[in-house]
Amino acid sequence: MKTGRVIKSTGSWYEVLTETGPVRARLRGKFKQQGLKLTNPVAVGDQVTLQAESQQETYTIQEIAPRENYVIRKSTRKAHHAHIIASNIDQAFLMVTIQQPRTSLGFIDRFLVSTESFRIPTTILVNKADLPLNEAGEELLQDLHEIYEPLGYPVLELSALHEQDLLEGFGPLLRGKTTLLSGHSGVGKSTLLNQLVPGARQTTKDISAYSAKGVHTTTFAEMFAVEGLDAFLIDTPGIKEFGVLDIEEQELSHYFVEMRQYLGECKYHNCRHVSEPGCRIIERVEEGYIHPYRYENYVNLLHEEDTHR
Ligand SMILES: Nc1nc2c(ncn2[C@@H]2O[C@H](COP(=O)(O)OP(=O)(O)O)[C@@H](O)[C@H]2O)c(=O)[nH]1
Ligand SMILES: [Mg+2]
Ligand SMILES: [Zn+2]
Repeated sequence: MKTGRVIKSTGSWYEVLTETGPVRARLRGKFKQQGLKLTNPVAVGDQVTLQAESQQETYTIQEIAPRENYVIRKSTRKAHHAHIIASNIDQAFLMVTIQQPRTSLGFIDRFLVSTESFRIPTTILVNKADLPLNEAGEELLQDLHEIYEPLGYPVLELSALHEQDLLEGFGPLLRGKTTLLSGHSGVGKSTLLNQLVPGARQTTKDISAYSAKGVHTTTFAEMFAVEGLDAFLIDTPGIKEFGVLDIEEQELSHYFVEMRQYLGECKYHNCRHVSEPGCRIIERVEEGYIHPYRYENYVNLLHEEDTHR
């Protein structure tokens, strides 16, 4: 028996990193899932037990260790099914850019709701710090620091093009951990990966290429070992946004960390914090304790189809 960690999935075959290096493995027969209805039984990040197949260099996956956590998105193929993107994640890095392209606060808050719901600590990485900012850009950058840092989401500026930035500022954050790297297309995820993992050879694309149709390739998440840091980075290509899977209206405010502490204090126990009288959350927004942008994004998410049954 061998154990290892799934680092890549290509449909029917999985690449599993074992003590002696990567091997190819597959599932045999039906694999029972517990609870969740999944379209993929094995995900990147899973710890698995392997059995050697006869006369071959290949293995069969015998068992998947219970997952500490995972990120999922709704299946696009099967109703009420989820697709596991990755599992056993210690932290998430949301890469954003102020310009080329500009990341919206709405997108950031949606992502944070997801990682809160999956209980994954999240850092916001502002990439392309080498580019000069205009006035609006400066304002957005300041907003990012002012809004998210007090909530417990560190906001770090870096340039994926500058090796020195990465080794000194970024590398130590990865040490000993499995990190999910996410963000819009074009923010620089692949560039960063290529710098940290020389063997990754991720294709990077010019921003101009993104407007063209057909660039949204559906690829699987892939995990990369970062040499010397005992770390893993999970790249999530093609995933625009994950999560927010059947979150009940009542539940959404629990994933806005600054709202949690006031949740029992509204006049009505089933308060949605939109226009109800005696709403403590609205009061706290008016008093300046909850940022108006965050509240606005809360209301937007509440009104989205996704958050309804
Ligand atoms: N100026 C600047 N450009 C960057 C930086 N990081 C990435 N880019 C460029 O942004 C474009 C998209 O990068 P890519 O890594 O493919 O983004 P991904 O879609 O998130 O993987 C490429 O042209 C990169 O060269 C950076 O820190 N500064
Ligand atoms: Mg990429
Ligand atoms: Zn309320």
